[in-house]
Amino acid sequence: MKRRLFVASSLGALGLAGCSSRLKDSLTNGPFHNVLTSVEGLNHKVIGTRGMARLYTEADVAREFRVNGNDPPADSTYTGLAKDGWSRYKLVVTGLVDHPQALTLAALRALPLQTQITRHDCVEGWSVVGKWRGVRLADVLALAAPTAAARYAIFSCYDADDGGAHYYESLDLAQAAHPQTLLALDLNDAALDTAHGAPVRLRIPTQLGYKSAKWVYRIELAATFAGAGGGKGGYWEDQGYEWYAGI
Ligand SMILES: Nc1nc2c(c(=O)[nH]1)N[C@H]1C(S)=C(S)[C@@H](COP(=O)(O)O)O[C@H]1N2
Ligand SMILES: [Mo]
Repeated sequence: MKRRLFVASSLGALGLAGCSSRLKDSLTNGPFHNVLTSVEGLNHKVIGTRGMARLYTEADVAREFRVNGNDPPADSTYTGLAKDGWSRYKLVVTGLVDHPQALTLAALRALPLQTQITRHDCVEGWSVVGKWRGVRLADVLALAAPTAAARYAIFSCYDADDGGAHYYESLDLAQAAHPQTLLALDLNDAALDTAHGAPVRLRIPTQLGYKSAKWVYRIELAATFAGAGGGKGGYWEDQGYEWYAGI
């Protein structure tokens, strides 16, 4: 808890505007980048990924869950699927797996559903408590049966920034197997809306907000994330963020 606040306030004091182009500049230039790297390095060593994120109560749930990041996908595949009420949506699980999957929302909802009331912490320094419902990422990956060579799960998203770069993220298989790592389908007792990542988003309360990829359409199991996007493991990582974003 204490350490999480320390990280948030340190970043705040530095005036880092996470998830904006200003951050890009700060991160790639000198002292800001060094401080960010050292704080996150410390975090990684001291906390690791084994702990459980704090659980909150219904009374803590914020009435409005702030929206951040790219605008909802303009991609015609995405808007077409949305128009049909997601009836044709399929989450693809592919790559280094024995049993590739293409899961409809009905197939996902047929898996054991988990509810968690947890806090979302954006690197910008704001937090919001939400009630999430979805399936464990571990359960979905188990259906696909990753091979022994698989080390990372790479998430592809429908949205892109103004320059056309698609959002993506990655977790190692230990982070993916964490019991609180969900593929979220609902937020605050309603199906995810477009702004919050409909129809499926990653929800990983043990790491900073940018890891919780919205609008996910594919999960690829791979031995390395070097071949995805800019090669650093995620959209923001490609611009200087640490790949490990544990809190
Ligand atoms: N696909 C996608 N996922 C994303 C982002 C984004 O721009 N695109 N922004 C990230 C960041 S920085 C944050 S803080 C959260 C915001 O989630 P929210 O809009 O549901 O609050 O989504 C994360 N996941
Ligand atoms: Mo964020």
